[in-house]
This record gives sequence, C-alpha cells and structure tokens, in this order.
Amino acid sequence: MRRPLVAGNWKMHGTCASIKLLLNELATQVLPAEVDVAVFPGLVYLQAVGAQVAQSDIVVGAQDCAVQLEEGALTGETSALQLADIGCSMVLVGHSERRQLQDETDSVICRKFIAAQAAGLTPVLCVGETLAEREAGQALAVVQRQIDAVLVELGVDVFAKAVIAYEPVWAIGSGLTATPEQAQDIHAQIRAHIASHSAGVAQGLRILYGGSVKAANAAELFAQADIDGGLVGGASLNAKEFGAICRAA
Ligand code: G2H
Repeated sequence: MRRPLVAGNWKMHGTCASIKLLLNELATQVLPAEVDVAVFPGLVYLQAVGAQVAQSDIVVGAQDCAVQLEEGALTGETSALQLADIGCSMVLVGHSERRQLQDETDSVICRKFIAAQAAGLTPVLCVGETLAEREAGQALAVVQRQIDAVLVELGVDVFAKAVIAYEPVWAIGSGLTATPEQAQDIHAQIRAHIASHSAGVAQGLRILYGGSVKAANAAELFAQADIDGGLVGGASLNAKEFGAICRAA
C-alpha cells in the first residue's frame, strides 16, 4: 500500500510572524500518523520552518532548486545540495507557475529533477495541462510528454524515489477542481504509463492531485484508487483547513 502524502505549497505567501502563527495553529491539529505531511515554504523561511516543526513528523520541502548541483558563481540560485544542507527532504520541480512564469522547459525541469535526486532530495515532479490543451483533447499527451522528459532521459527507476503531482493548470488557484473522475482518469493513465516500463515502480509511485484542493473536496478526491494525496496551495495557508485535508487522506 502507498502511504498518502499531503503537501502544502505555500508559494510566495507569508511573513515570519504569519508563518509562525500558521505552524502554531497546525500544531493544534490532529494529523493522522498514517499520512505523510509536508510543507513547502518560501526559500527564506525554510530554516525557521524546519526548526519549528523539528519535533513533529512534518517534513519540509523547497519550491524549486537550481539546475546546477555544484557551488559556483550563480547569483540568486540555490542548489539542491544547499537545500539538503538546511534540512529539506523534498523539492517541487516543474510547477506550472514556474513553467509558465519562468519559462521552465521540460529539459530544464529534468535537470532539476536530476539535481534533486543527486542531493538526496525527493523531487515532486509537477505535470498538468492547460484548459486549451484539455479542450483540444490533449490532456494526456501533454502530461505524458512532461513525464517522458524525465522517464525517457533517465529511465523508470528514478521514479522509485520521486513523487508525481498532477495539477491541471485550469484548476490551480481558480476555485475550479477537476472532478474526482477526471482526476482519477489521468492518475490511472499516468500509473499505467509508468507501469508499461515497470509494474513495480508504478505500484509504489505516489501520484498527488493538485488544483484547488480544499477540505470540502479532499475526501472524494483522495478516495480514488490512483490518487495518493494532494499538493495543496491556497488551502494550506489555513491550519484548520489543511489539517482537515490531511485527515481526509
Ligand atoms: C496548485 C496548488 C498547489 P491551489 O498550484 O500547488 O495550488 O491549491 O491554490 O490551486
């Protein structure tokens, strides 16, 4: 059985004070022992968050890492090794906001995936189609292309130590959520695609759903056979809401 994972992607939200408060409130929430819980704060808050959750089971991840692993003259970049050094254990790669706003290509994302694993971090590879791509009947082809950018390049075994997050772009922060059936359909096809290379890797791979997950829709989404938890944006900024989502997993 795959252990569910609920990950809070805080994006570019928060201050020292608001994040401390959020974690204090989260500490009052009952988080199920059988669910892995992770938070992904902004870079400048990673260490403080790590210190505050140190006595809990919550793990800390970063929202991005550099393509380059070795230190060097790379102003503004943060390497996966540096993230590991301050206690991160996971990192998002290829979030659609970075694909769209920072022009990250599949090949850049593959290099970040490589850097993450080389540093001992678990990459969370984010994939998902835009509304136009879905309406053109290309949702699966797009998702498969984004996965193949890593799978074909590196081989299927790298997914034994990775997580995939399916986040349809049209559902992100929009209030629109994929129906459980729409999400399950893509998740099942992602797993089948991985299984066509290795049944064992596919069986163990956690595939998260992301895109306007909230307490009100989490249970139905997480009840689907191939949905192993969620990557939660907006709703993860509210401790009660996030706690309820974790309990739904
Ligand atoms: C998708 C998701 C978290 P939200 O980006 O990665 O955000 O839950 O706000 O749609």
